[in-house]
Amino acid sequence: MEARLAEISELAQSAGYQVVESLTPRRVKPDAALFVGRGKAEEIAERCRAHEINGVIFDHTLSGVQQRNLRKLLSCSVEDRIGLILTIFAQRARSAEGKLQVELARLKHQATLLVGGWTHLERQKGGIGLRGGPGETQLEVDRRLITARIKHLNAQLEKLKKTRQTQSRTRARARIKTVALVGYTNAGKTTLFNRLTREKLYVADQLFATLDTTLRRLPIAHAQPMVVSDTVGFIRELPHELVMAFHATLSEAVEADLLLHVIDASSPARDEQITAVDAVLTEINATRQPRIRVFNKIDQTGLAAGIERDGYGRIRTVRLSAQNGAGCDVLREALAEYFPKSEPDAVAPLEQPL
Ligand SMILES: Nc1nc2c(ncn2[C@@H]2O[C@H](COP(=O)(O)OP(=O)(O)OP(=O)(O)O)[C@@H](O)[C@H]2O)c(=O)[nH]1
Ligand SMILES: [Mg+2]
Repeated sequence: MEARLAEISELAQSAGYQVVESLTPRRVKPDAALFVGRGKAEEIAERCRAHEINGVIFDHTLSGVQQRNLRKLLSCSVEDRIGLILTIFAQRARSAEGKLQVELARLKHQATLLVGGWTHLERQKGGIGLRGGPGETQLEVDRRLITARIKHLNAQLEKLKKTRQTQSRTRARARIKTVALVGYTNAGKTTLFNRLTREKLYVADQLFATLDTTLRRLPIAHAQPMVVSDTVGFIRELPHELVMAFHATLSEAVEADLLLHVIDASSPARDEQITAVDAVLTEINATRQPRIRVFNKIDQTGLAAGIERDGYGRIRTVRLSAQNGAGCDVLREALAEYFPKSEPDAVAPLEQPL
């Protein structure tokens, strides 16, 4: 519970909010109209007035109806967990592809909210005579516009995907291995990427500091040529349609020859984060390649740098600190072991005459 509260507060701060108060209401069954009970909603409204709060965030998924009702009752902006994540994504997207993906994710999310609004109005139809009313028509228009835009964005993303595929085929032909850094947001993927490639990408103690994918050469002696990719982090309860909107960015992971799953070993929520990342990897179909679990931030845990192998002798975990560099050489060696430089091709024997 505490880890969840810490996470949603960090998300709020990453989006630029200042957290004033947090509440953990004890309601088992969400209210259809307000999510929380009416009494609790009025209490929240009262606190908003008292502390001049101008936004309330719910660490859950709210229906379109609930959002509208809450906004009215609380007279301030209301965001749910997904809305908040989308806000952060929108603030951070830089590349053309990233921007397209965020817009697509937002529209898909809006579409689900509209559906809620739609059934809500339909249900009221008989009772208060909204049939054919302007609200209904507007919803239809909104829906059509959103559907058209989604189609357009998908087509543009498809084009960018083709370019990506060409690049990845070129790499495959040149026998360049790709290693993808994946992991929970804030685990230290970019820090490790920078350490391995001597890059200076943006690192920050905030959620979703990275949104775009970057690829760089990873020079390791005695190993095949390799590139490593850094990409958007994962988070628990990311809805399916959102994950899919980022499919283009995540395709780098799907097509990689090896996955480095970076884990914040110092986080109390470490195990849940590992489970969440494994779930997303399954969802995007990144299951055929080998995976090394990289326990990062060992400088904060007292763990020693090192590796562990499984029963077949394959390296399964590496413990390191991307920040101070301890154990990073061990990781380089592990990578060289996975992709050893092949001996220069011996002269091919002549075909035996029959
Ligand atoms: N103590 C310690 N802190 C680290 C280590 N590696 C990364 N950090 C810190 O963890 C925070 C997140 O690091 P990033 O590299 O931005 O993490 P990320 O996984 O790329 O995160 P997102 O891009 O936001 O998903 C930063 O404040 C880093 O300085 C480490 O080995 N030890
Ligand atoms: Mg990052």
